[in-house]
Amino acid sequence: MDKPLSASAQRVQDALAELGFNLQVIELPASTRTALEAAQAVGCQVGQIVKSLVFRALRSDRPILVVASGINRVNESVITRQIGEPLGKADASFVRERTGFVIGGVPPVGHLESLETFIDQDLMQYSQVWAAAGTPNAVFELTPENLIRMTGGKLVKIT
Ligand code: 5CA
Repeated sequence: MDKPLSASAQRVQDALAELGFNLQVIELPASTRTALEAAQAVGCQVGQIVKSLVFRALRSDRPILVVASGINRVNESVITRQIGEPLGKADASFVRERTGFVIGGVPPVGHLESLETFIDQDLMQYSQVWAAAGTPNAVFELTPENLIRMTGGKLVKIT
């Protein structure tokens, strides 16, 4: 029998099931904390890793989620324009308090509150991608189309 998932990874597995997705969270012995490590651990291109980056909308004090290809750097002015208010960095405690997950394991779904989400259009070129699943060792594989459906996010050119 498979080893049980850690509590945070199980929360992501449960969230996926609740959203109606039959996708499998896996916990790996190797670190998946960074996009590069995750790509090495699962054996895919770094571009196929879904980075779930939390920013802070400064006027409304809301967390904003940007899901980006592992090779891309987010142009914050693109997101500022989308949300119509200034954007700041989220520090580790803001990320943990508002999403329920630690940096390095933030998943695209299953957060404490629902987050306004923007999706990097560059992810759409891949047939399969991999996202973090609640811990720096947990990931799941999905299609970019399912990433859009499960997050309700808006596709944007984030670079
Ligand atoms: N598990 C991997 C791949 S799925 C992962 O979560 N990668 S990530 O890129 O989405 O998460 C790491 C990101 O957290 C970094 O790219 C960086 O934007 C952010 N980060 C890392 N350290 C800090 C920090 N001290 N404060 C705020 N954000 C940070």
